[in-house]
Amino acid sequence: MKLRYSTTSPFARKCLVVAMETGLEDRVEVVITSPWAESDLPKDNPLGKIPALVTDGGEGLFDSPVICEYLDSLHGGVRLLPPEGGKRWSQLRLVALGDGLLDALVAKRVETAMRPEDKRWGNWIERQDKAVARSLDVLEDECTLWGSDFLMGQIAVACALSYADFRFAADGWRTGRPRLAAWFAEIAKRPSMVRSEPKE
Ligand SMILES: N[C@@H](CCC(=O)N[C@@H](CS)C(=O)NCC(=O)O)C(=O)O
Repeated sequence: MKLRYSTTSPFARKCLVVAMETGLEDRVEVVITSPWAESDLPKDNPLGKIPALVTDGGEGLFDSPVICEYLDSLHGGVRLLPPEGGKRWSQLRLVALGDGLLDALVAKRVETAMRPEDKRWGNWIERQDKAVARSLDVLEDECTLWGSDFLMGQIAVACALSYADFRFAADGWRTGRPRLAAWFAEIAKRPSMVRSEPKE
């Protein structure tokens, strides 16, 4: 399998963390691809986004939740996305929260780092900040219920918190959120998280 990947993309990182956590890393060839440069990426994902996974059968899969679930179907261990029951729904909800947090952070990044300064829309940035703050507050309340779980939802959340550190350290997401900060401090030590840390 080929994973279209960038070392700065938190969505692509989710897929690599899943591959590492499930023992599939040796089967995944990482192909560094920038979604912002001219490339053949659209043949694997017509949306022109990363991640995209090309299966051994040649099919291009996207987006990150689909790729993560596909990878999760290929190993014989405990599923990172429980196949049924209440825990499946709470994990899917947590994936949506982690991915939504990332959507807001990436939207803010595009607005503040890529859009020309005179074209920036303050209300849009403020809206993303509010979505980020509300989501982090919910995670602060809920993270004590997770125990030692590092399932699909926790992976999405961990990649989002790390991305907040990577791009918006000055925003100080840990302030007022000691439980989430303590959870992340432990999770960030996992080999899959250490080995996939974002870099320019
Ligand atoms: N929902 C998608 C989001 C992927 C995404 O936004 N990727 C960014 C990089 S972090 C990208 O490729 N952006 C290029 C673009 O928006 O055109 C997923 O979960 O994979």
